[in-house]
Amino acid sequence: MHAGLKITAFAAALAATFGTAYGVGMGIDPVVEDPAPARHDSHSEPSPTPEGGGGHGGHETKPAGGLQISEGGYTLDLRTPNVTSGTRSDLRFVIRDSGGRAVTAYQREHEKELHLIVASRDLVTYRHLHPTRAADGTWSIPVELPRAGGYRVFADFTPAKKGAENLTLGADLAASGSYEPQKLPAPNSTAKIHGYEVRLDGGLRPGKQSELKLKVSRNGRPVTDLQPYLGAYGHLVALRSGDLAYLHVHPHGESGDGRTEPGPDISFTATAPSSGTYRLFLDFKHEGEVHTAAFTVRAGGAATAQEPAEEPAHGTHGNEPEHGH
Ligand SMILES: [Cu+2]
Repeated sequence: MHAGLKITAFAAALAATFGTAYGVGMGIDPVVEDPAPARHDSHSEPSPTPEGGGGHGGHETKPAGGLQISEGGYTLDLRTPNVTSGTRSDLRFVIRDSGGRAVTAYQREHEKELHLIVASRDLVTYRHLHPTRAADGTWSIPVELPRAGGYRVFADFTPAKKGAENLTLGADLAASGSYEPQKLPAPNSTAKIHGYEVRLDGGLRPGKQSELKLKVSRNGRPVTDLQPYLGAYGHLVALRSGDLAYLHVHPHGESGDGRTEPGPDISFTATAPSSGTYRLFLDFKHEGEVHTAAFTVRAGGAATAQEPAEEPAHGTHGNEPEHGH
């Protein structure tokens, strides 16, 4: 069994449809020994798909995302590694190939050439952004980070090159100012955001597949008219507490396929690579607005580097991640 984290998403109402799942394996941790024999060039074989009733594919598992600034010959060159908290400024970066040239050709995935995630090291602040690329390959997006501290920037993209695979490169970003790290919110099964309530059923298990079902409601009523956001009804990113290993998952039931229900349920299948604590961020769109619901989830019994707070945060089950677009 590979040491991989894979989350495969599918629409609850449509377990049989699978697209190109891409999960992200973990096990490559630059600060400790590298136990992962599999590298980027090795797509693991598809896993069995017990939840499927047909469909054409399984899940692909890939090595850890976001832990490296350079992988597979590509490098994330963050031109603005320092910003000032509370101030709007441009994040700029370039993806470089092995020859140092700026990459200007990408495969679109989920309607975008590149997806950018910015997350604070304490996993309180989270942004899912879509920067603009200049002709010379420089990407930019204005961002305002509300709090000082350490952040991680993740660029999730696929070069438009034959045989190129999806990559997630990560780089450190610092926001200057007075830094007060916050405790990871306690594990929660309900997240409230902008008047919506999202309930999480299921959990993560190390080395074992499990289902995560997210149900969106508002004022106690299930939301059944979710809108497509980047071609799907929900997008899930999981970050491991302690090293921010990254996982970006999209449901495979596409909006408009005639079979996928627009809520209230969005389901994902996940396998955690290790015990530990993870923060899940679900993006969903309703009535023209994108919202992000965040959850702290434990896999297995062991604690991670950052012990979550024991007491639930007041009121809204923790921090509402800001979401910028
Ligand atoms: Cu995106």
